[in-house]
Amino acid sequence: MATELHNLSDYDPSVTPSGKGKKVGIVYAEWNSEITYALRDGAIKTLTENGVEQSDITVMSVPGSFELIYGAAQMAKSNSFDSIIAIGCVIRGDTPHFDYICEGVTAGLSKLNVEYDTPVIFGLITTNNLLQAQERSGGRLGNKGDECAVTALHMMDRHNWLRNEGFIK
Ligand code: DLZ
Repeated sequence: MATELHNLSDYDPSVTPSGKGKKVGIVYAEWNSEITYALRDGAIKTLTENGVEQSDITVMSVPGSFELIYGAAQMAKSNSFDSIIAIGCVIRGDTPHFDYICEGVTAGLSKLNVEYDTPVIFGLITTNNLLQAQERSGGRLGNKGDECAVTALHMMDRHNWLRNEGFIK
């Protein structure tokens, strides 16, 4: 989580694995698109800055964050990607809907990480208000899309290692 001491866009390029030759799927929600477009674009920029070819990035939109589970699941089942980044933004409203969506998406994406070999990165921003979301999508606290891209680069590297060691067949 972003804090006053941790900017989401800060990372050390010298210890970040290259994404050269890697294929990444990005699924993002259209709800709160002002935020999710900025997260998506941040992720793409950071991936390409670290060696992933633009043509190796597949981007797909879904209506809301709940549908991220479906989108990411289809990408995972296709076995076409080295990692998948799921991007959404849920802002607390007046009803408990917020909690149901957050819990559903968290559980759904977690399950994919257990069931499939492809790492699925959790790019869901859950905030109490729009300002907090803006602060985390390119504002004062950086861009969670950048953080997701860097996490994807690390996880693709770990995935490679597991495969090379024979732990993944
Ligand atoms: C319905 C709903 C609400 C109230 N809020 C959000 C939100 O803040 N962020 C988001 O990504 N999606 C929201 N949705 C839509 C749900 O994710 C989903 O698309 C619908 O419940 C239909 O399945």
